[in-house]
Amino acid sequence: MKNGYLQTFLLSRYPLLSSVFPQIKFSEKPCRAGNSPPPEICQLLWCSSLGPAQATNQSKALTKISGGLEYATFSACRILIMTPELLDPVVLQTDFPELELHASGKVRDVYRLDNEYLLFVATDRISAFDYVLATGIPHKGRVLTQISLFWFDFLRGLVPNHLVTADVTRYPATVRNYVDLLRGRSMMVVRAEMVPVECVVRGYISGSAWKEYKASGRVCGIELPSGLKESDQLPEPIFTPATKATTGHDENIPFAEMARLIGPELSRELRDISLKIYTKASQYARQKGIIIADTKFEFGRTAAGITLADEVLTPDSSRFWPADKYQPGKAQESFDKQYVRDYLEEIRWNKQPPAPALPPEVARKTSEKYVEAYRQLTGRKLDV
Ligand code: PZK
Repeated sequence: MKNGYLQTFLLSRYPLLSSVFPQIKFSEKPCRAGNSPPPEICQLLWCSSLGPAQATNQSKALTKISGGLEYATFSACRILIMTPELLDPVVLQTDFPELELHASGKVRDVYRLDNEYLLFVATDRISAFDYVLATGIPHKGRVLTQISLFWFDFLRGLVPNHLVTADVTRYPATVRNYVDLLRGRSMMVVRAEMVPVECVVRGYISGSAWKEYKASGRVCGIELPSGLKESDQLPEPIFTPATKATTGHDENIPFAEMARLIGPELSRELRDISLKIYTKASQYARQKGIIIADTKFEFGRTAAGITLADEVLTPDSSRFWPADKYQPGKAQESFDKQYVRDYLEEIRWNKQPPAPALPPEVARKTSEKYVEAYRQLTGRKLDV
């Protein structure tokens, strides 16, 4: 179990649990302990963020009250039904009053720990058609973080990265109160001087590149062979830099424009390393049944030199396609967001704010896709 400090109590033979414990959220189906107990037996968990020693000291004997209900009283505790959702609550917003916000995006929030280090947090927010939806996706922030951590390790020999640690016990004291929220979904990173150009690599033609190619036969000034179909693999991966335009939309720029913005030498270095990273990672992913059609890297300068920052090679920063469903000649289904997009099309959302909420079923199935992407890519099971 993920959350280490749990005490279990059994409540039995009592039909009106929610009137006794209004603060408890009851799952639709009571958790059944084994197969023998009657269905009204519920398992309650006392969840403590104090650590195992304190949790043990504070655990109390069950107190008998009328109606056959046995329960324990705590003056300050949370009693939770054991469901994955409650052990790993969906995080839509973060707020650490002690810390200054350094940057925030649709999904990620970056806080300043001190002059040298930042706290990078992936929430469970999801965006579709350019807006953040009202519903979070269970486990999504942890999946994105764990995928980035996997790639940082995989790419260790190729490029320095901004990761300091994702071990919350090593975080500074200023965020100690938040470790339960941060565990699994955050990274302490080195503050870098960011390069104001997005380093996009494409192995397949899709999205804005497909639009450009159809209009001009080129992408970011790169001449491509004629006769390509939508989603075709390119003869070789191409580097198509972009800048954050004032509209909030990224704007593809020619390499020469990148060179003008940040200098030709740095531009060449970033292009070469981006292509190397994409080539190595996409070969690996392809063996695991995932096509990484394209991806966006962000780099900064640190004491280690050019440093890979931000999240890397996640479904949010890349197009992941399931290889077994790959069919060039049309737009591909998204590995992760397809249920969301289908639902939003089905309800004919006009794609103007406010973005709608998702039905629980759509959020749950989408969550499963993220968790599955992590497993397929890394061969590891995400602890849910
Ligand atoms: C940094 N972003 C992009 C925007 C996000 C991320 N190591 C670093 N040092 C300094 N700045 C950044 C990083 C990183 N990573 C990255 N903006 C600043 C960004 C919005 C939300 F999570």
